[in-house]
Amino acid sequence: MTSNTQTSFDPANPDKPYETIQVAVEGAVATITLDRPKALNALNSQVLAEIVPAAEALDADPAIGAIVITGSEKAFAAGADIKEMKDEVYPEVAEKRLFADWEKLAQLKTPLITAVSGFALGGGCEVAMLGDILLASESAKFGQPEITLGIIPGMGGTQRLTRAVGKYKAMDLILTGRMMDAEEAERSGLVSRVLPAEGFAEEVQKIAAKVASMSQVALAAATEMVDEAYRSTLEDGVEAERQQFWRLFDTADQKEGMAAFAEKRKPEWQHR
Ligand code: DAK
Repeated sequence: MTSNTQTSFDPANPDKPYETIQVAVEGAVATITLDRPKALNALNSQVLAEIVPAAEALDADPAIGAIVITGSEKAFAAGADIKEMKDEVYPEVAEKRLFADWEKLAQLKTPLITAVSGFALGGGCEVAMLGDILLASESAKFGQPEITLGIIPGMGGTQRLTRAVGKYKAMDLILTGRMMDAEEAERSGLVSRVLPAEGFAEEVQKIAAKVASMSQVALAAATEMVDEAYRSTLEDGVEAERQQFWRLFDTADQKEGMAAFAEKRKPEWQHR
């Protein structure tokens, strides 16, 4: 994929336009915008079928240094599509592993930034939590209202929300189904930063461009190690970090980054 392109179609498959997402590339930042405005970006199977290959193609593109997933001003996503799934039955949902592929977005090597304006509810909140960085507009509203539908979060909400905000805030949100605003979300540790609603999209792009300007090998090591904190004991995690840290001294970018500092110039990364 080339820089500075705006596409509503899959570049690898231009005859088949996307219907539920928009993909744009500006410099080293790729932005995927959820685009089902009439349904407040509710996440149906078509969104999933379009967004995962799109994100994986961007992830494989060495020219892309950061991927942003965002929605509209009114809604990041108001959840999984209730109308589509209301007639689903067990055990078919388990056999077809309904919605399990959303987890593939958590496996991307390229830093993923989720940028939330308006509603991020249910599956929308869970997709927001797949981001390495979660940016919220002042207008953002987060919630896991599945309990009001007689179900529970099913795309990682009970696990990621609890790790982000702790047991008692997670239980409050999941058992009452209430929404929390951006200020409460930031106070609770769910979001990286809250940004003014005005100019939100532009500020998100600036933050993504900053991330994308870094060495991709260092970014990949950093995201992997922060995620490792959720998987391992402190002792094992610190050892894993040390191994990664030492390994980076075998990269061209470590040599370049430190030489550039000493020579008072900007580094030119080779991403290796
Ligand atoms: N699904 C389908 N359509 C939705 C929707 C949703 N989640 N949310 C909104 N819409 C549609 C509305 O039906 C309405 O469509 P029309 O009536 O115009 O045809 C349109 O979007 C505009 O919505 P409203 O008229 O309701 O707009 P308001 O501003 O009045 O209210 C709202 C906005 C976000 C408060 C409200 O729309 C709302 O409460 N939406 C539902 C929020 C919600 O309950 N979200 C959680 C969905 S459950 C699984 C894994 C995960 C999941 C399920 C299974 N497996 C592993 C099997 C995840 C489940 C969920 O996310």
